[in-house]
Amino acid sequence: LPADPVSASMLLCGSASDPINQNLFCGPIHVSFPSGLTLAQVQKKNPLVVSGGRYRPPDCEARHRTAIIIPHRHREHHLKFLLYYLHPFLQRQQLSYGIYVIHQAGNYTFNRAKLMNVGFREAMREEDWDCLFFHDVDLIPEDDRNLYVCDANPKHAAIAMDKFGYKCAAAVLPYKMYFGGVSALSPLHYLKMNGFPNNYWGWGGEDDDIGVRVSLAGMFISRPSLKVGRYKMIKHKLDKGNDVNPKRFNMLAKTRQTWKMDGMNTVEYEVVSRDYLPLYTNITVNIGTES
Ligand code: UDH
Ligand code: NGS
Repeated sequence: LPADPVSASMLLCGSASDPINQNLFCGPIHVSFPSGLTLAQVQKKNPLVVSGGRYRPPDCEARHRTAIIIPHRHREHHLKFLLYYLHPFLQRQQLSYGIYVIHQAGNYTFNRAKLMNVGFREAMREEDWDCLFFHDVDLIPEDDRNLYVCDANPKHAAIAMDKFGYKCAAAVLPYKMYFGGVSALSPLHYLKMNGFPNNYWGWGGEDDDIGVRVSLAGMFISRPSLKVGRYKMIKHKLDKGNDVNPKRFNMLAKTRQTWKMDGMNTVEYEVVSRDYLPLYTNITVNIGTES
């Protein structure tokens, strides 16, 4: 018999804004942090997630391939909650996705932006992702309609956080280009701005530098609506090994001169291990120390 043309090729998943798919969406999500939650329970709730934290919709061909890049060290309790919420959230959006945790080896001062550069290169090495979400471990999306897909311009997704009273973060903070927490860039956006800076060691400023790079590379920041770009932050204090960076203001004043000389074109690191765990790919990396 001739092959049935419909069943022979998988149909494209409906677009996320398609009314037909709205029943997959819950809109606002109530976020709480159940005590005693284990990774084994998260795994059990997500039977279609395969090794390395990968997923494809079972019944249709996904329209979008999104990699989530999480910079990480010593925040296992936050990671557990993020995975608990993120896996079902991404599945409801019918994405093909993978979750990468980029773990900084050793105890030297943390460097969030450099870990993102590592995440970009290592994720793209594995698959032709069309969008990368750079995602702090402690931010939980609170609305399903916050689509984890890329826009025509780099997107700042974490626009309304509980810690700022859900007001527009770019208006609360003195930085119009605020780009912290969760942002989404296509590989083209990322390369156009030479990725992220490698030399912000410690807390603060790197996200502002990234926001300025977007504009220096001739792009704009796109944002979801305040209603949709809502996030709950898991409360915590400044980590050991991530002291406030006293050089950040001086460095920020020079982004215009430095962005082309520091970024994806200069990032150096050594992968210590790569583990395909049930809920995520863990890449432990030695990123060196401040020069
Ligand atoms: N991160 C780690 N481990 C660390 C430090 C940072 O995993 O030791 C990662 C994690 O993904 C985190 C992200 O880097 O979500 C950003 O770091 P952060 O959560 O410390 O930054 P944030 O601005 O914290 O969210 C605010 C703490 C109060 C700072 C007050 C300074 N005036
Ligand atoms: C700015 C920092 C950013 C930081 C933002 C929010 O002041 O890195 O506050 O911080 N910029 C500089 O220090 C230059 S928060 O309130 O989340 O702790 O992301």
